[in-house]
Amino acid sequence: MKRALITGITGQDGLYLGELLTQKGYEVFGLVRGQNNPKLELVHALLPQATLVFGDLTDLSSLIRALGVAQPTEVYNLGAVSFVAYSWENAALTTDVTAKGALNMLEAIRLYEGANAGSVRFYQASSSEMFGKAQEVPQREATLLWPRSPYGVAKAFAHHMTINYRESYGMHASSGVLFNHESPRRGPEFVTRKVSQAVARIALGKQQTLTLGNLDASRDWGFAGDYVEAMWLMMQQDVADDYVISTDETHNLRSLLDVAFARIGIDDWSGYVKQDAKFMRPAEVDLLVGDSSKARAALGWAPRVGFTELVNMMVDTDLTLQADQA
Ligand code: NAP
Ligand code: G4F
Repeated sequence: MKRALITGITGQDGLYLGELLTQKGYEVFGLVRGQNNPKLELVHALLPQATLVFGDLTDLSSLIRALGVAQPTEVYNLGAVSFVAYSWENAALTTDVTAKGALNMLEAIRLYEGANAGSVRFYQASSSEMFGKAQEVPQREATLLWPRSPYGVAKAFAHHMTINYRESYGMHASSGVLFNHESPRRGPEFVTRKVSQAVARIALGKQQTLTLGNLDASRDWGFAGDYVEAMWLMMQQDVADDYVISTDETHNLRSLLDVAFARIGIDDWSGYVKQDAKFMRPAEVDLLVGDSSKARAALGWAPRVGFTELVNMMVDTDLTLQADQA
């Protein structure tokens, strides 16, 4: 039986990946931090068979202990401070967790593997945010990284460190450069979920307006459930490598609002949406759109859920959740 250790199992991707690996017959272990993590209840409900191990990416010894308990064949490093806006306020913490945390996990695996280099396969959750001030459109594996946020810089460090451990120690270490992926499980701080929650509340008369920042930002938004399949596929390859994962389509925030409001029968959302400078970023990533042709050819991966279906899925789920919350 294959055994997987997932860091960030309480997050959006961790939950989908845990479900996928359980379906595939894996024994799933999840690293959980904190003495009373509020998301534990959700993990127990969705992944009742998973074994949870306590540890923190900033604590190398806890990672070594977690590897000893899980004895994994695959490690998926999804844990991170992942909210870009927050990373300017907490740049040092972001560096400790998102950058150094990945190094800690690579080093823990190297020590755990000993003479058996390559026996534990490693996945690093790299990000399109690393492309930042995009040097070409669309962005592919060879595009120059120009990160524009402390988060992007931290991810670029972790990305290069993953490649470095692969080249230096022969580790089976792969990076998925994933573009934005969303779902009803997305944290409410991210813009897609902020919109779907607000639109549901507006439909139910619980909220009057929605306040956002830069409406001109464009993202390549896919469905998280599709993207965790790409992570797993990368780990099944004989040779470790890096892959861009994206829908290869971009939409701006205005189109996201068009689709979300249309779902509740509103064609002109201008009276419902306000802008506030507090949601603008010190440096913006204006246009992200991926070229995932390498992953499509080498992994046989392709996204299944399109943009409109994704937004509708999120609004519909929030309508149900908000209606249940009286
Ligand atoms: P998420 O929902 O924000 O989940 C982040 C996870 O990291 C949570 O489980 C969190 O645990 C954990 N974590 C935070 N600090 C930690 C620490 N010190 N030690 C151990 N775990 C810690 O993020 P996501 O959307 O699932 O994304 C998964 C990964 O992919 C992240 O690395 C993210 O940066 C990257 N990524 C995401 C996207 C995207 O569009 N979703 C795109 C590219 C890359 P707590 O519950 O304890 O907070
Ligand atoms: O939803 P966002 O916060 O996602 P962002 O910054 O693209 O980061 C996400 O995707 C990355 C992949 O590229 C991941 F690596 C990262 O971990 C995370 O999952 O913001 C999307 C866009 C930005 O341009 C932002 O300026 O929406 C714009 N925006 C406009 N108003 C807003 C808002 N974003 C948020 N969160 N809240 C607003 O009110």
